[in-house]
Amino acid sequence: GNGSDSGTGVASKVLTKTKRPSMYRVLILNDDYTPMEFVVHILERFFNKGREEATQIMLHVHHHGVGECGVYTYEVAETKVTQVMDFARRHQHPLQCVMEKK
Ligand code: NFA
Repeated sequence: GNGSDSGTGVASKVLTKTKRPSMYRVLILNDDYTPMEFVVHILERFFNKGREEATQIMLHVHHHGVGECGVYTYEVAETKVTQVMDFARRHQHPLQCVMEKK
């Protein structure tokens, strides 16, 4: 960033530190009750996945217990988790969605 003259008539440059934001994985967890098609719908609707990738991620979670839906900055990841948890609860499915720092 640059500082500029604020009254002295002598301009100066200020070196400002830029920081890349920390990134967070959004994960979904397997359970025995949430329908497979519902999980695919979640991945399409909230994580902008196509049907093919959504199905692959859902099957990965089904077989391994957990899987990554996407990687986002803190606020975006938090919003995704809330949207998924609210949507699952409204449909009375026990699906769990969490975030973790990368
Ligand atoms: N295990 C669930 C079933 O057999 C499907 C599922 C996949 C649930 C991924 C949650 C996450 N209906």
